[in-house]
Amino acid sequence: MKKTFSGVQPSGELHLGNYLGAIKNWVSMQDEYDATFCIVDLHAITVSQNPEELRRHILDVTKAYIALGIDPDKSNIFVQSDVSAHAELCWLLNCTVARMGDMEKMTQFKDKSGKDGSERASVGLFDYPVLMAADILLYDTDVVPVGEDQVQHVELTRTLARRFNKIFGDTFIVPDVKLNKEGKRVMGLDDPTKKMSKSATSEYNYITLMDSADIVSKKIRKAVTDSGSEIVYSDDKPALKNLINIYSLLSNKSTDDIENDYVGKGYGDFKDGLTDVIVNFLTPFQEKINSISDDKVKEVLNEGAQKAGKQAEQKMQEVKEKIGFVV
Ligand code: AQP
Repeated sequence: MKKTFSGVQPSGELHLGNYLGAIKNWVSMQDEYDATFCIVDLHAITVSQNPEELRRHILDVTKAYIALGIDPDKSNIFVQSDVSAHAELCWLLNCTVARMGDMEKMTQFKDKSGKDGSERASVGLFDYPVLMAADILLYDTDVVPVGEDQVQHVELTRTLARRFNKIFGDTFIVPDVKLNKEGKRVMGLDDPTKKMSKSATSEYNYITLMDSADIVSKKIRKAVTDSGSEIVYSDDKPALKNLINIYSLLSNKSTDDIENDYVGKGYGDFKDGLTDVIVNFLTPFQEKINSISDDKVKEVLNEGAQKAGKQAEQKMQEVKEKIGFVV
């Protein structure tokens, strides 16, 4: 059976972009693949986190995975910091195959360190892509389902795997990336040129999976639209195209059908319809997440860490032998 691995940072409330770009794919892949889904807290601390909030977010992201349809009986769910091999392999890749030239091309570091300048950014933020490569390579991953913003990091993973295999002999699987065609880049509701993001400065950028019906309605009413009044799916209308994509992905209606439903109607009707579609998706999800206890989550994570730990340990033995450590 082929293997898949992916993760989300517990850096805040999950939003529709995280679901439509990544987790929706995971749910449909878990029957076909030997699946591992991680809560990547080592990645989250590449920017400053409040310890109490981080602890809460780790539990909440795990609950969200389960409430969105990741079944712990089918997929392994665990927290990255519970398996020390992630940090260890990251260091080994840092020293053996990751080059400054590769790292300086990474756009996420430029985007995330951009505001305050790279002088104040953590070294961890710069090294984030190598840690992600370690996550993926530890589990002999064949396919990595992510949103478009992470494609560059999977490309780097492929480069590092190939380079390591060339120097030390076949060790790592070179993984493929899997994107959800329409959901791969859900844009901000306040700015259709930038992706929806947990760390956006305005809450009108995103819809979190825990937003109430009133908040969804308020955010959709404020969402920017394009000139004109017709509901058409077109590259010339990036704001509307993004809203129609969200509508389509959550309702399973084609974009053509959505256009047809709103012929002769304006943005007001469309936004009311979109609000209903989002609330109809979020309400059962929120009921489910509220029914999952912290104890249940801790049980899932303990089991997950043990299983992942064993797999990772095996891979580390192989890597250490290849590098020349006495094992
Ligand atoms: N807007 C998006 N559209 C589609 N996919 C997205 N993803 C994130 N934003 C979008 C995908 O969600 C997965 C988990 O992302 P992450 O938590 O690791 O962090 P991120 O990519 O940096 O996303 P955020 O939510 O914007 O977090 P912050 O603001 O903390 O950086 C990934 O597969 C990602 O591609």
